[in-house]
Amino acid sequence: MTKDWWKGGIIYQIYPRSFQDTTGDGVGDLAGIAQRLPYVASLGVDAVWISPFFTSPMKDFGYDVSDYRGIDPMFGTMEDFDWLVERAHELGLKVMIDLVMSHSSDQHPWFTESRSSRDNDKSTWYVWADPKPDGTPPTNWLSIFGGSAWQWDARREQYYLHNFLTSQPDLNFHNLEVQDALLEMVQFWLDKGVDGFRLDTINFYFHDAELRDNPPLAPELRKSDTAPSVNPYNHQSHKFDKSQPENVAFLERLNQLLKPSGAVVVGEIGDSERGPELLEEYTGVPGRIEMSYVFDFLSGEDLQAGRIAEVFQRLQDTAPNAWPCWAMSNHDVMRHISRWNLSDQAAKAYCTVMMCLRGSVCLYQGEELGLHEAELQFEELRDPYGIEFWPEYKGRDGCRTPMVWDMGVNGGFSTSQPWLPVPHTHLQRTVVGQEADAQSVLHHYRWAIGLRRKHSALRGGSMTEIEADGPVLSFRRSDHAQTLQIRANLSDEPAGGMAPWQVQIIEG
Ligand code: TEU
Repeated sequence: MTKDWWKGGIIYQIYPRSFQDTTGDGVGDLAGIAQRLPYVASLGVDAVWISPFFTSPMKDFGYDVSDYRGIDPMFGTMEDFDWLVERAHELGLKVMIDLVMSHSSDQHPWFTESRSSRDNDKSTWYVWADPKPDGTPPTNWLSIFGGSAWQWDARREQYYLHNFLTSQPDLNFHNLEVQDALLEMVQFWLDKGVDGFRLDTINFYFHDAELRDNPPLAPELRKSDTAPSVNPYNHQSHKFDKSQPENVAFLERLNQLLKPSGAVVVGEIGDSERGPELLEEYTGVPGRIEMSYVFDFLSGEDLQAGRIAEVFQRLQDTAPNAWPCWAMSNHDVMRHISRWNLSDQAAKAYCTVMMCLRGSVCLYQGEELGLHEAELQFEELRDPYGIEFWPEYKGRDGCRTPMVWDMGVNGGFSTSQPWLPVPHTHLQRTVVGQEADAQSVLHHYRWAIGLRRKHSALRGGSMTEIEADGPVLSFRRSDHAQTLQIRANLSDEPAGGMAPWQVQIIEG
């Protein structure tokens, strides 16, 4: 495969806790992933992105890392990881790992040292600040997971910054030693043979060094990314707590490090005010990052033809050179089947359309089975974000329930009780069941992925003449070798001479 495999590539996201358990503790593990890789390869995807499996107290289920170079015992050992990479490469799959560099766990030794006094060697590795003269937090910045983004620390008698949980203190990227330490860690994983990185919250690395208050957000901009609209975070501008200009220089440093190995980056940009500009700034200029993970198709809004056309229009105007990575589902949002209330037929049409769009695509485990969001009781919740905002927002557990492989106990995921329940209704959608049914959503995904693989214009070609006529979306993809005309009726009714949910792809 060429070194441009990522361009137009399809990346399959694995949430390790919920993919396959081999030890019988009810939690998935790396050995389980390795065991199931032939299935993943059979889908025809280019790469896997594995959500964090590093040593962690699991307050945010691995997005709170206490040792960036260690494997959490819950997920296995470094030998398991090495075996997984070897297996993936034998099967022609690239391996991307998920690095959470913006913050660490409060159990990370760096933070233990940093909070021990005001003058230790790591005293400025995190973002520490004194209260305002009136005793209130240093700025009005808010945490996505609720409340102020500042937590008081009684020993230092100072506040530290956390954009997420209080147990996820924000690393201070203005300190070059911090950058160096993180880049050394990146090198460690490169030496292990990984092919790329999904970088968590890449636009949160830097904060305003002058600690200025965020202004209020104009009401018309008060829409959420993936965060629930009940969250006050969405009512504030984020001018100063994220998306700072200093980030570009760091991304260029990172790029220098990655260049010799050819490893690539998909960076998660969460910014509803400046999304497209950042996309261009990070991926539209050579020498930074390859792809940016974007939220346009992850939000609650119905994904109608007009909305897709509008997203691409905005890209053409604001980010003409950028390379987005699309996703409809992931481990943070309601599964799109439930979010948009889709029939199997509709799910298939959206899959085909995704495979025809300019950009790369991330698929989330289970979406190829057409799984819907699991409905959980409050007592079953594990996600602190959901527990905080229940019942207006139900959290992220409903999309994190285990994969369903077969009709065995717990859908073949685990021999003992899984950490989140397997919904009854998911058992009608197992891999084994769908393999046997030529009309299944699974077979359709395989076909649509194959379609993209076969057509260079779909992977890397230009995308032009994008139009929405009622529910009918049409556009052209072309490169030096071919031109394809795509038309899709994204509705339950006949339209534009097409049957409901019909997608036409015509060559020439
Ligand atoms: O998610 C970042 C995150 O919460 C965004 O979706 C956010 O809502 C948006 O950027 C707001 O502008 C990542 C991980 O995917 C998630 O699982 C973690 O909990 C989080 O980072 C913290 O590490």
